[in-house]
Amino acid sequence: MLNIPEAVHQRYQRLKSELNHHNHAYYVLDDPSIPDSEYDRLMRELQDIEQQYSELRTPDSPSQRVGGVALDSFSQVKHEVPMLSLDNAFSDQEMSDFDRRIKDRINLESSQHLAYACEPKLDGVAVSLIYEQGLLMRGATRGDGSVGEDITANVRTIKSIPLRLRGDDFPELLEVRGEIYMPREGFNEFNTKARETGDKPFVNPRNAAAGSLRQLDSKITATRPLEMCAYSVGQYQGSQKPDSHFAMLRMLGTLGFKINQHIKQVEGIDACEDYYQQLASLRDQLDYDIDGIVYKVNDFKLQERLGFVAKAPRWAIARKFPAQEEMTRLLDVEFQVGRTGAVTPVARLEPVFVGGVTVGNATLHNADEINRLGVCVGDTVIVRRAGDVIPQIVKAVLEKRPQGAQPIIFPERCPVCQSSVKRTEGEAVARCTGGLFCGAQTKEAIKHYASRKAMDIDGLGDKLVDALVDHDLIYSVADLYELKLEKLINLERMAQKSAENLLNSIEASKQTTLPKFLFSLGIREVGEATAQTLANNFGTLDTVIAATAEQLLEVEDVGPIVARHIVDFFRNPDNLSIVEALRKSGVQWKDIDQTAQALPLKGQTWVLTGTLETMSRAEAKDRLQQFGAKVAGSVSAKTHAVVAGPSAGSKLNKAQALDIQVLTEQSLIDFLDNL
Ligand code: 5U1
Repeated sequence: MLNIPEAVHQRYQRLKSELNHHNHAYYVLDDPSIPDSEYDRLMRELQDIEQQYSELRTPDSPSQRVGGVALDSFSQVKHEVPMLSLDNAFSDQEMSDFDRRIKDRINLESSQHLAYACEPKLDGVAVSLIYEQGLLMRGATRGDGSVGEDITANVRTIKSIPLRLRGDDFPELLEVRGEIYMPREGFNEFNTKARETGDKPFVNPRNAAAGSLRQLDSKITATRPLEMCAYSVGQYQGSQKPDSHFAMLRMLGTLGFKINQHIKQVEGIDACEDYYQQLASLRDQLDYDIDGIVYKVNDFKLQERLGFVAKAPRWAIARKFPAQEEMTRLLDVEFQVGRTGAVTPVARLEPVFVGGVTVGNATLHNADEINRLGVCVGDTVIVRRAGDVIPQIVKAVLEKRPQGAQPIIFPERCPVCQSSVKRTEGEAVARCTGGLFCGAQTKEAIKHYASRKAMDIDGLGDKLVDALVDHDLIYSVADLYELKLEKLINLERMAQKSAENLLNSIEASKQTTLPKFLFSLGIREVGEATAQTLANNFGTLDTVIAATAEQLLEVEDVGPIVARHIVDFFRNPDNLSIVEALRKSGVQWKDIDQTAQALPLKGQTWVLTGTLETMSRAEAKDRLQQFGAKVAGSVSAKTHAVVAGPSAGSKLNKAQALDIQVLTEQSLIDFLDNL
């Protein structure tokens, strides 16, 4: 270090500590403290210094999370304090038995309440992390509880694991235990990409976490969206240990670990049951998989008195939730045709209770997925249902294949209109080529046209659209405006009053806006936001219709694929005649004034967060968009302003950290009224 200027040395230390601070805010607290661009700038400065003065680089540098050289194998490591497993409980009765057993052992009256720590049981991979003098020295899997594998290089790439403990008040030797998991969003993104590129998707987030940690090349692990949540300690030397589980978790939080947000300390077994019910109803909304609740006697002295049986502590138990994966039989596969002609194989299953609901159908995605799974009709399959994602078949159980199981043949002709089914080179999806000649595509196009965010035709639900098309009362969206009361009331279950209401809603839908009309046409890849941008940029429908791909590409957010879909849509004479018929029926909107005066918020991105009390969120969004603003779902350095209502959370925090102006709902209303 002799020839390193003092100023460089100091700047380097400062950068390391600043980057560690921002890393902690972003990955552990989910509360970013600076824009990504600023973080990248600090990181580049740190890397430049390390490049020039490599002696400065230490293993705890924030730059050292990208993975290193690949290993030949993982070495084995011994756990000085065994990593225990947990006994399971599957009913309230088993939970009361657990509570009673503990009370009997410590001679507590049955009427007295024990203090329990309750925490969600994350479905991932258990890990042990050893810190010596505050520095991460070793990461290991649980293995058989006594001997695991050394995965230090891989755990170092996980940003929510501190490479150095925060602060300076920590034991000389600390072993932190917890769960490494892949959040659902990262898992779904990974699998969607894998299916598109023909790679093998993971069966579930737990396999995804395990598979990512099993990589001998830590550079691969570094690309996987893994997180770690701490839940206990093993070895602990050199300072006074906290006296309860809850106090220990608080300490781990202070030292820089992510601690689950839903942990709670309760008194007595009834409160444990209430907690179980609360978490069961939250389960689908969490952004990670949990398979139950872990209850631990909170007091460490009591834990010590209770001890262990075999490999499980007497003082803890896991109350399991209904499984998110179950076995059932694949009875049949049907092929559904969507609005854009996409032909999707849908599995018909013997109904099975999974993830808290009874499931009878699951998606098989596409032909590649069927081939990859090698599944046949008649097979026993594993079905997964987690969160609000549609149930999936993740595996065929080949050992249980019955005689006569039938291979699934992807149709070459559309099951609805018999047009040929084609797959574009490089796309996983196969599509019916029938366009609006195809009854299925027609129905889906009409359902989309009538939907709330499009033309908002109240009373025109999916079943009614099916009936109108099946009874040859309509063939396209334009026919909606020709419907007559006499025909409608002949439909099954259509009373005079409902028919009148429907006709009134159809009539009301004639007064619309250009963005809504553009969205309602169902052009591929043109969602609400793109429709709004097109309307703001072109002002009238005729200019959108006449736009060339090059002109469309000049519009922000319109890429070559979207531009091609728009051009193709308006070059199709059938689509143009439907648009014309709609205009003739009286569907109308105000063209958008293109002057800067009319679009004073053009180029600005706004974010709405929290509860709005006067306007609905959709109304606020509409009004902002009418003035040319883009309304986004997340805050970034590019955000112009954030409108925050009561109960605003992390988006508001981020806006404040980034120094972005924040408006109340009332100040937004005043602002818009004065534009
Ligand atoms: N949340 C949580 N998961 N989990 C798993 N806590 C927890 N504790 C465990 C395990 C195996 O074991 C301790 C009781 C030692």
